[in-house]
Amino acid sequence: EKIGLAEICLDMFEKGPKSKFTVSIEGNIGSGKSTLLQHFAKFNDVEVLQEPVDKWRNVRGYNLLDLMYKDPCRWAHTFQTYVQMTMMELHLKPTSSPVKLIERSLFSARYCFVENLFRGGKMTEPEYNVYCEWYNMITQNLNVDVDLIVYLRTDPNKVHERIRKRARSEEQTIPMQYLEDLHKLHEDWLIEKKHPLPAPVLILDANENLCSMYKKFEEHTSEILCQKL
Ligand code: TTP
Repeated sequence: EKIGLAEICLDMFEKGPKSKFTVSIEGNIGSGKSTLLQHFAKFNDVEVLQEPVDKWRNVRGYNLLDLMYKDPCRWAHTFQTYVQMTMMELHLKPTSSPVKLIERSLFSARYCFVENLFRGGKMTEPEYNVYCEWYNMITQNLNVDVDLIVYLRTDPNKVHERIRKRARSEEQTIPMQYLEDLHKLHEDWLIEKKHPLPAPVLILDANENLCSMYKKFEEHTSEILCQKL
């Protein structure tokens, strides 16, 4: 049965502080976040929550992801507001397993994507301010804590090639500069610590092929799952 946001908040309030280990998986577009999540989904005591890209592609019949790429000045704020809501759902969703892995977080939407859109002139200052007010309200009042961030670190060239190959229709117009800017913002946040960091960061070089990536995930299993299993 579907649970609404109000029930989730009430549930959290009644249950009190959580004892779960929550990990957010971060990295540029095409860095391999879904691959990592699919790998860990096979563990019994791990709950994997993937980013709801399909929801963004169909909001009561409207493809917001597509609108945002086609006309960012008009749609970036609307899109990011919706992303923020769906991210909040991932953070708050109650799970029964001891470990919860989530694809991205409220934080990367804020410090990488929104920052990039604002700096690039795709969001106006009033739009940015309204978004940040919402962000502050959410992060100050709800339990959206994460315990570990896994950063899949890539070269912008590499992800550009992967994005071209996977051919998600909305993404075919993404210019190289956009990926370079997003890369720089991930680096500023996760390596240079220029914005608040909600948890320690495990950095994995994610430029290699699939086979090497699976090996790497296995080597780091106990760190990623906090040896709770
Ligand atoms: P990603 O969150 O980077 O997901 P992905 O499917 O590319 O991940 P991976 O290949 O590593 O498994 O982005 C999904 C799409 O949504 C992408 O086109 C970028 C866009 N996006 C935004 O524009 N703003 C946001 O805040 C987020 C989170 C994504």
